[in-house]
Amino acid sequence: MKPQMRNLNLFLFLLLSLHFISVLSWKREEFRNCNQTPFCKRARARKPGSCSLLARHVIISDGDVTAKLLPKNHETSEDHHEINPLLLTLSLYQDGVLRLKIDEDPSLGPPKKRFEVPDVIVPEFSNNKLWLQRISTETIDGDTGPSSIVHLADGYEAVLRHDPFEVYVREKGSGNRVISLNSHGLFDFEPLTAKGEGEEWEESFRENTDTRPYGPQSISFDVSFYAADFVYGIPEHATSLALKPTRGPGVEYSEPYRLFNLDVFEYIHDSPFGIYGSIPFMISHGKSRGTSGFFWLNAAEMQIDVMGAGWDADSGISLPSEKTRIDTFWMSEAGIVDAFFFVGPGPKDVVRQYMSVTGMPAMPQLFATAYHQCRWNYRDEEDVEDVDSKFDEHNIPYDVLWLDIEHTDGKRYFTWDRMLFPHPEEMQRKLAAKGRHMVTIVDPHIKRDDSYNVHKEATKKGYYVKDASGNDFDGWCWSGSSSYPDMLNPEIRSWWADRFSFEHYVGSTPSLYIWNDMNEPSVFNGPELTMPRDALHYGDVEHRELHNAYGYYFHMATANGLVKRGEGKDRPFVLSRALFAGSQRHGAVWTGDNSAEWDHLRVSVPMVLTLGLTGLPFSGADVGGFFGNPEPELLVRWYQLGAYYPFFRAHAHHDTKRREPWLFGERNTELIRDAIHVRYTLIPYFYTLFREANTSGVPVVRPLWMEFPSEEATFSNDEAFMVGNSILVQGIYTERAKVASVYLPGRQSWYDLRTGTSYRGGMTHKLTVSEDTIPAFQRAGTIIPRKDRFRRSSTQMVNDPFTLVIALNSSQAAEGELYVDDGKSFEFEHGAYIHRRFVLSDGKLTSVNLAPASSGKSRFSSETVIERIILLGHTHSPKSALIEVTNQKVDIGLGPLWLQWGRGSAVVTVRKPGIRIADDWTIKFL
Ligand code: NBV
Repeated sequence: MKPQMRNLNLFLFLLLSLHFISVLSWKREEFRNCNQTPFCKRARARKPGSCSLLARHVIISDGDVTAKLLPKNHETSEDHHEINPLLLTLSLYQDGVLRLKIDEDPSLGPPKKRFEVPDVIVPEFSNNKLWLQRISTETIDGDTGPSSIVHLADGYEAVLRHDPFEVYVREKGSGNRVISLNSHGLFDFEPLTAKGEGEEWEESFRENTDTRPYGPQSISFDVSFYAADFVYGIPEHATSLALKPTRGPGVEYSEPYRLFNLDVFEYIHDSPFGIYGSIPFMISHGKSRGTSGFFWLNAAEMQIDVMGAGWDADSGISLPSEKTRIDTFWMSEAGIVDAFFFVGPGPKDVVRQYMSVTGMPAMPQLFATAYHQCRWNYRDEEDVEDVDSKFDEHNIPYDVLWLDIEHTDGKRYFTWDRMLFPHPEEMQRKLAAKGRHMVTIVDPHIKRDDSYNVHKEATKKGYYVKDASGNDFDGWCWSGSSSYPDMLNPEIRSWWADRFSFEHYVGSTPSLYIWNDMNEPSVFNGPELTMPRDALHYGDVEHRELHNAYGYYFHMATANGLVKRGEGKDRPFVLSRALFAGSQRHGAVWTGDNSAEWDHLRVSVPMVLTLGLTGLPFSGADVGGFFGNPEPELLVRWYQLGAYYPFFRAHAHHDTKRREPWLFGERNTELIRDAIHVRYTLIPYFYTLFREANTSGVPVVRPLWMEFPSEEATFSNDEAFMVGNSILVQGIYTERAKVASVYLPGRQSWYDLRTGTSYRGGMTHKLTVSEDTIPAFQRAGTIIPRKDRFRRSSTQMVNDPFTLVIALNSSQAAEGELYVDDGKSFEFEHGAYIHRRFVLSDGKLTSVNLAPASSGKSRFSSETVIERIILLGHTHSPKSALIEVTNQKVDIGLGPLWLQWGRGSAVVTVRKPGIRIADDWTIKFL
């Protein structure tokens, strides 16, 4: 490139960066609202009952129910176009999953095949399909025509009503509805048509024009949840856990919940506006029936209204269970209807059913569940070394040090700025020697620089997303003029995965893992800071059709890259900002650029809980807040809460003051150290929960109602949450808080995690709070495995002994689990793990094996022992304990009673029982 050209480019880049910095706060006008989004505006203007489709030709074909959807007067439409019928398919799957597909009939020659999102539904799902043998028909209530009924699962039936067209699930016997679609007649499907003369299809927003070569192609419909007190889900939004209504008289939000992956600077803490990720999965929960769910697999822009009471006051449509029905309205710009109904009836059932479709969460490596230290940026090798050694000096454990974009050579990912990082391998090795890891950032925007290998190859192979005229799409991002690999194409994903080999990623070592940022994708000069909707992907798919899944494919390709790099032996770790349904299979996510404000601390809880409910157990928010400088008190409270996030990472913008844990005076260092220590002691418990998520989909942190589904007081509580089924945590979200009101659900007691003090369940307690900790309690009837020795990193704790903390319930019983494996490889998938259930009843504590009998070579064993057992809530203090291990009986005395400083509960400690976690044993308390 000529020097003048280079200068011009530099100038342009600086100009753009300046513009970018000046918009560095949430600017509503940068983004479209529903009224500025034609498909949303049109859909919202539709009146209930305006759908005139009928289901005809209802038959069984290939084990599914199929039908044609035709308008009542189906020969011609109002404007005398011939109307082609839509094809409907209803399929049934095990565990009460109903799938509804509606698309145009390809044999009738639509101008293009509409996009169906590939690689989200897991292949095993199709094995769960039930082959339908028969349909029965019934004329329901006052209908003039019949409905087709099929058996769905124990106690449930799927109903296809013919006239007017409606699909719902009902309970057998009672006939009570669970979920329904098109009960309000709002269904609409805009078929692709060839452009007529004089038709204007372009759409403009600010300075950008979308050519819309296929014209309007949106889909919308209403979905109703019955016996529902609240609806939840559809991340990602910075809002409450129980979704607030968006339509109807007196609602707080006037915009629908937007699902459109966007890079939003300084997002606000209470808004239905779309941010980095989209999961079109909604869950309803109610006291009388339980839980149900609805998932629409569609990656185009989506907008979802939650209707408030009275939204349809004059529609004239009357539906059963008026009072406890929640109506919602779903609108998408493109794609097809590929929708899934989940019957529950418990919260954990719905999550499992959803995950049978989109896959179980990946099992993380052990180190990834510990504490991560990040900042934009750790400047150079000296800085890295200094931060690393200060953690040791201050006796604070940490596992991972992160490097942001400045570590690269001019934002060319997979490279190093060799002035600042001349010895990347050595730097990583030094960390690895202490059992620590490093994470570097790899974004999708590839610098258009002919001397940059990745760009050269991608260009040569034609691997970039194309613009509307077929050239490599060229947008602005951190690296200046950039192009974006087309991650929809499996061949390109495989090429991308190869970039992570040690040979290609020079300077990387086996202890290096990856962070994917800006993968919405973020394009500084694009419409709404993203890629134009008319950009083109593999198979002529328009960007508008797959937008919300771009980041998902990028995350997938990166995670596959790390697996390939380790020859399939090691589990990957990749953190992604953009997310979609199924992202749980590829790694962790975080809630993006939050701010150092109390409100952001507070909203992090519903955000993380919602991600967990919709399949993503491994998430967290930037501890401390990304933008701005937190007061020490806020920072300390954030660490105290963040220690319970599944993904626990501190991070900060480069314009903020340095905020490593030791920079705020001795007392604050001590408080932060304490908070991090709490997490390290609980790593065995967290890891066990990650395994539970990996096998059942149940999230690591859970809304209270997931554990107490019939307690109404918990349904809209999003200030407190459960870690697994045993710990309840209440954040402190205000400055100088002296008291906190904490609702403790259930009939059993709760024990303060620090003091062992017991509190009654089923009531709200007004608690005095100190700066030492946020309120956290262990539920009576549970057993928590801990490791109480402090080391530099989780890796160094691997052989440390365990402590079991047993909180007895009113019948003097308790139960808990421990899962342990090698923390790194995939061998656990072949049975190489220890999984125990500890059961205490009738004065006997037993360790029961939950792992299958080991098969073949895949075995995992451990010499690790239990060094201490703590009993809380015993009514009679045992005098001694007798250990029975494979016929050996060993008497041991009790250690000193640990009467701690709290009021109430005495703590009894069995010291040095010396039993291995790998063995079967029983301890009798005498
Ligand atoms: O790479 C820089 C930052 C990163 O630190 C942050 O975590 C991301 O969410 N990145 C966004 C780009 C710039 C944000 C202003």
